[in-house]
Amino acid sequence: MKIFRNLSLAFILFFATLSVQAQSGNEKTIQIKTSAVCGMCKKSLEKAMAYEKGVKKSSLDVDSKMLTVSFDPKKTNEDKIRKAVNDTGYDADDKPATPRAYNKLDDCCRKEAGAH
Ligand SMILES: [Cu+2]
Repeated sequence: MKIFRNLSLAFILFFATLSVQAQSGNEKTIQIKTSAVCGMCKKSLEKAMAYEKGVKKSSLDVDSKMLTVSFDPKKTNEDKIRKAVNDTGYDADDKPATPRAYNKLDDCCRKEAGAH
Protein backbone atom coordinates (compact mmCIF):
# COMPACT_ATOMS: atom_id res chain seq x y z
CA MET A 1 0.00 0.00 0.00
CA LYS A 2 3.00 2.22 0.40
CA ILE A 3 3.26 2.78 -3.32
CA PHE A 4 -0.25 4.27 -3.37
CA ARG A 5 0.65 6.74 -0.70
CA ASN A 6 3.73 7.76 -2.65
CA LEU A 7 1.68 8.11 -5.80
CA SER A 8 -0.86 10.38 -4.18
CA LEU A 9 1.96 12.44 -2.71
CA ALA A 10 3.44 12.78 -6.19
CA PHE A 11 0.07 13.95 -7.49
CA ILE A 12 -0.26 16.54 -4.77
CA LEU A 13 3.23 17.83 -5.52
CA PHE A 14 2.46 17.89 -9.23
CA PHE A 15 -0.66 20.00 -8.78
CA ALA A 16 0.99 22.26 -6.25
CA THR A 17 3.77 22.96 -8.77
CA LEU A 18 1.19 23.64 -11.46
CA SER A 19 -0.65 26.19 -9.38
CA VAL A 20 2.59 27.97 -8.44
CA GLN A 21 3.49 28.22 -12.12
CA ALA A 22 0.05 29.53 -13.02
CA GLN A 23 0.39 32.21 -10.37
CA SER A 24 3.88 33.27 -11.38
CA GLY A 25 2.59 33.95 -14.88
CA ASN A 26 0.84 37.13 -13.85
CA GLU A 27 2.11 37.88 -10.39
CA LYS A 28 5.54 38.17 -8.89
CA THR A 29 6.44 38.91 -5.29
CA ILE A 30 9.64 40.64 -4.24
CA GLN A 31 11.09 41.90 -1.01
CA ILE A 32 12.83 45.24 -0.80
CA LYS A 33 14.91 46.42 2.10
CA THR A 34 13.87 50.01 2.84
CA SER A 35 14.94 52.76 5.22
CA ALA A 36 11.49 53.02 6.81
CA VAL A 37 11.47 53.65 10.56
CA CYS A 38 7.89 53.93 11.81
CA GLY A 39 4.21 53.32 11.26
CA MET A 40 3.91 56.54 9.28
CA CYS A 41 6.57 55.30 6.87
CA LYS A 42 4.56 52.12 6.50
CA LYS A 43 1.47 54.12 5.59
CA SER A 44 3.27 56.35 3.08
CA LEU A 45 5.05 53.46 1.41
CA GLU A 46 2.00 51.23 1.18
CA LYS A 47 -0.02 54.17 -0.17
CA ALA A 48 2.66 54.93 -2.76
CA MET A 49 2.64 51.28 -3.80
CA ALA A 50 -1.14 51.27 -4.08
CA TYR A 51 -0.89 54.08 -6.64
CA GLU A 52 2.00 52.43 -8.49
CA LYS A 53 1.01 50.89 -11.82
CA GLY A 54 1.03 47.09 -11.88
CA VAL A 55 1.36 46.67 -8.13
CA LYS A 56 -1.23 44.29 -6.71
CA LYS A 57 -0.44 44.43 -3.04
CA SER A 58 2.25 45.54 -0.67
CA SER A 59 3.08 45.28 2.98
CA LEU A 60 5.88 46.79 5.03
CA ASP A 61 7.23 45.16 8.14
CA VAL A 62 8.50 48.08 10.23
CA ASP A 63 10.78 45.96 12.44
CA SER A 64 12.69 44.36 9.58
CA LYS A 65 12.14 47.34 7.18
CA MET A 66 11.22 44.81 4.53
CA LEU A 67 8.65 45.85 1.97
CA THR A 68 6.92 42.93 0.30
CA VAL A 69 5.39 43.81 -3.06
CA SER A 70 3.30 41.65 -5.38
CA PHE A 71 3.07 42.93 -8.91
CA ASP A 72 2.14 42.07 -12.49
CA PRO A 73 5.43 41.55 -14.39
CA LYS A 74 3.70 42.54 -17.63
CA LYS A 75 2.94 46.01 -16.28
CA THR A 76 5.93 46.87 -14.15
CA ASN A 77 9.27 45.56 -12.94
CA GLU A 78 11.50 45.49 -9.87
CA ASP A 79 13.47 48.57 -10.93
CA LYS A 80 10.32 50.65 -11.34
CA ILE A 81 9.09 49.56 -7.93
CA ARG A 82 12.43 50.41 -6.28
CA LYS A 83 12.32 53.79 -8.05
CA ALA A 84 8.83 54.38 -6.63
CA VAL A 85 10.17 53.60 -3.15
CA ASN A 86 13.05 56.06 -3.72
CA ASP A 87 10.60 58.71 -4.94
CA THR A 88 8.61 58.27 -1.73
CA GLY A 89 11.77 59.21 0.19
CA TYR A 90 13.17 55.82 1.19
CA ASP A 91 16.13 53.68 0.26
CA ALA A 92 15.34 50.55 -1.72
CA ASP A 93 17.99 47.86 -1.31
CA ASP A 94 21.21 49.53 -2.55
CA LYS A 95 19.42 52.45 -4.19
CA PRO A 96 19.31 55.63 -2.09
CA ALA A 97 16.21 57.76 -1.58
CA THR A 98 15.58 60.60 -4.02
CA PRO A 99 16.89 63.64 -2.09
CA ARG A 100 13.91 65.87 -2.89
CA ALA A 101 11.44 63.26 -1.69
CA TYR A 102 13.55 62.49 1.36
CA ASN A 103 13.64 66.16 2.38
CA LYS A 104 9.85 66.27 2.28
CA LEU A 105 9.53 63.48 4.85
CA ASP A 106 8.57 64.26 8.40
CA ASP A 107 11.54 64.40 10.76
CA CYS A 108 10.54 61.17 12.45
CA CYS A 109 10.58 59.31 9.14
CA ARG A 110 14.12 60.19 8.12
CA LYS A 111 16.59 57.35 8.34
CA GLU A 112 18.86 59.35 10.68
CA ALA A 113 16.01 59.45 13.18
CA GLY A 114 16.59 55.80 14.06
CA ALA A 115 14.03 53.49 15.60
CA HIS A 116 11.33 54.99 17.79
CU1 LIG B 1 8.13 57.20 9.62
